[in-house]
Amino acid sequence: MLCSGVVTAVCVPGGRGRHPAPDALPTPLVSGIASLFGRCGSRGAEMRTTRPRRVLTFGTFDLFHVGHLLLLERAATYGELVVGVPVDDLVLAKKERRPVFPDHHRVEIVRALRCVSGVFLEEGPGLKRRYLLEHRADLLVMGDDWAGHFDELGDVCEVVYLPRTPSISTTTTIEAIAASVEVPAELRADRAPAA
Ligand code: C2G
Repeated sequence: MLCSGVVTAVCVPGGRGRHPAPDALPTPLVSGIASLFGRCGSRGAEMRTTRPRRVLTFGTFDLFHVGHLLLLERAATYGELVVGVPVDDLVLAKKERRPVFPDHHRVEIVRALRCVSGVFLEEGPGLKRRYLLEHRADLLVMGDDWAGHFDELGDVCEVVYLPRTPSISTTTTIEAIAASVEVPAELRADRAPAA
């Protein structure tokens, strides 16, 4: 029979009593189920019943730049990518400065990317395990500036660290902007007070 593995996978969990036996199913219905769940092998013996791999990553993504983009695009090659973006207070607590762009802006920018399937706000510290479980993550992807930092979550899902894109960061961007702005001498903080 065509794709008997699939029909069994579909029918058995509900109990045979409530479903027709696989052999009793008309062929068009069987191939309909097959196309819902994936591909039949050429001999009809094998079927993929797996959902796409669910990939999670977390990041501030403040002053979104090409290093962020490349990280997300590479993460998405592992499966369906969902991104956790920390709320402003969480960024402040971790980096001791407020992000330039507020969390709802950062979320919208990340949400607009083709490689991103979903975005949520990371509401507080120590919640990554909960988010990974809630989203049924198969994989956590982070840049390798975090290498080793999330290994403890390896019991929930696979953890992968990808190489950072060199020579660009939010901090260097802020510094470059600050350096390029000419502050009039009379406004400079380092100007000696008038006698
Ligand atoms: N990244 C990168 N290359 C860069 C800059 C950043 O690959 N040149 C990666 C980082 O390694 C991270 C992601 O892009 O995986 C987001 O970077 P940030 O916005 O700097 O995020 P960060 O503040 O590190 O937040 O708790 C973990 C944090 O949420 C990660």
